[in-house]
Amino acid sequence: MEASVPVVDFQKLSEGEEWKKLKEACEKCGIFRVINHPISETLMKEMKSAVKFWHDLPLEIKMRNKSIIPDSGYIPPFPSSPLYEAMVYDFHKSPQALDDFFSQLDLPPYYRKIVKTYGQAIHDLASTIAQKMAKCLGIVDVDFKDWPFLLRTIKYNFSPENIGEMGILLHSDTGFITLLQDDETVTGLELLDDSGILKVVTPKSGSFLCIVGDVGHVWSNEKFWNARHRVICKETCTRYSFGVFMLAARDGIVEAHPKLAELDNGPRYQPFKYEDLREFRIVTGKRNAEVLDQYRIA
Ligand SMILES: O=C(O)CCC(=O)C(=O)O
Repeated sequence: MEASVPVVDFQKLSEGEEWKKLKEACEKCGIFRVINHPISETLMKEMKSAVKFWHDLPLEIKMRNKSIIPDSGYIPPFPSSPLYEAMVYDFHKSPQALDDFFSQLDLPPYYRKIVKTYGQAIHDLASTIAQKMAKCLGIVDVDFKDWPFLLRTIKYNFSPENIGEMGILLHSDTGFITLLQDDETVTGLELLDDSGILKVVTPKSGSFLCIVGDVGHVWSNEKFWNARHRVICKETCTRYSFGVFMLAARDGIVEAHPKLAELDNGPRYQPFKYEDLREFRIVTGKRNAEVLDQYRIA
């Protein structure tokens, strides 16, 4: 069964109807597709070829990309997730990050401009979308451009014997919002709907899939839904996806925006550190939105 994913036209986001669609999508589904955005299809294709290039390098070269923060750097296939590998870089931590990444992997300089331009463009797009999501709730005083973000690229090594197996387990994303350039040719992403049924998310070339994460849920005082999703092997094709993960406010404290908490007579969650949530997920192996229960105010 196919998931119904709302489509939001970025160019029309000043009009009432599109605005309403965005608000409803964040509140009801926690997922939407953005079309007519400013990132060109050429740049999206070039970035995809760069991602394929470094993920197809020999393992010993990929292993040179060292972890900068927990759960980052090159994440090789593990026995618990044998079909999944990722490369995570943390552009906000240091301006050196891109140079280090290129020299560690000995990447052709040709890709440098592509990755830099794409990284900046997708960060701008994610922060503009976050700004618009906030405005839907009447909040205009947050500068999301300042929020740290990660770029994560993923390769799923799917072969015939893997059909039906899990590429990535059911989870919610930890940050405020994820913008994903999904693989336009290889399916596999599934969304858990509110009746508990997993539905297929059909890729749409040239668009970005936007997914609200745990921080978005807490920041909005539960107005935005943190969508649960997973990737399953349906086709015997290597699958590549990538995107930007906008994390939490620069001070690392996750809490409801004061105005939204006030409107609801108080926050639904006690403030916590973003790094503590990440750490908790890594240590316990729990990847679902239920990780927030420990902070919930009864
Ligand atoms: O690869 C995909 O399509 C989804 C990736 C994802 O869910 C994630 O990285 O959190």
